[in-house]
Amino acid sequence: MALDDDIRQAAGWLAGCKRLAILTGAGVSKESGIPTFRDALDGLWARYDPTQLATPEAFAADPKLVWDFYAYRRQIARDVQPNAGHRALAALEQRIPTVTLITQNIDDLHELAGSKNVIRLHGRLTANKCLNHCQGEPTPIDIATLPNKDASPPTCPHCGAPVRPDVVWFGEALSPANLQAAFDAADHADVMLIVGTSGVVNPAAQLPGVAKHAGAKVIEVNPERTPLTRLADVWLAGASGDILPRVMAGMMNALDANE
Ligand code: BV8
Repeated sequence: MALDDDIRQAAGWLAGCKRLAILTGAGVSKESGIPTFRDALDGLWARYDPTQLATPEAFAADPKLVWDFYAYRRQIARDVQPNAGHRALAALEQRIPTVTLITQNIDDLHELAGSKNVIRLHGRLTANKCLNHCQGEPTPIDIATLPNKDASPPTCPHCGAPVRPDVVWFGEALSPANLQAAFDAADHADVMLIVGTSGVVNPAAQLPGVAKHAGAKVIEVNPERTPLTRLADVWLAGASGDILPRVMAGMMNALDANE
């Protein structure tokens, strides 16, 4: 019963919301079949810790291993679809004047679900670039066009350097423009909706605190408590693919009641 009351409360805040900031992590894609970042990966990758592979040092030490890790994740992501949670978040853009969806995920499922105003803090799994940025920062490389596209890794057609995933690795700076836009959205939000993140990766994990400090109502959707739960005005304990459609339905009821 408490969860239904909390969903109704969250729905009421969203019904009156003018500026919504959303922060998502790997949990929102779990029900689409993409393992979360801290799920034990299966098969060959089970023995590796992704945070140890997602670094410039790991790629310098063993480009093949890191390239194959991302090729494996691209293969998983190629066959999956957005789930009801992604679709509910996209639907919010139809009802709330300003929605900024800030994601830590590198899959394209929010865009596939129809979200338009997406800030991808950590890059895209389907994008690659020259390790040396030889034509500018970044130098995008479409590996499908490369003669050695099946190499691990392929080489840049301009300078011969290894091609690398266009994602933000641990120890690498995020795009200042993306970061500024994300912090602005959090600072001006009247509601901050956090979905499916363990809240341990910075600077993304700072965004809910910025919103809270600026007076936003904070809603967290996650089956587990996280370091962000203490900031939440309401914690909706459950899977986003189940919870978010229920919040959306509650919001529509609240909007109809107000008409
Ligand atoms: C930076 C792209 C500075 C790659 C990612 C020591 C040394 C070096 C750096 C640091 C350090 N200490 C701290 C740092 C900073 C570091 C950091 O925060 N480290 C952490 C681990 C302590 N951050 C950085 O390095 C960042 N850069 O600080 O640069 C700088 C400045 C100037 C100049 C140079 C440098 C860069 C961080 C970005 C790293 N790249 N991804 C890739 O994906 O391969 S982050 C990676 O983790 C993923 O993007 C992932 O999204 C992200 C966070 O994880 P989550 O999304 O939260 O996923 P997780 O699995 O953890 O949790 C899933 C959650 O879902 C759980 O809570 C679970 O309960 C929930 N869930 C499960 N099922 C469901 C669900 N929720 C809802 N529904 C469900 N069904």
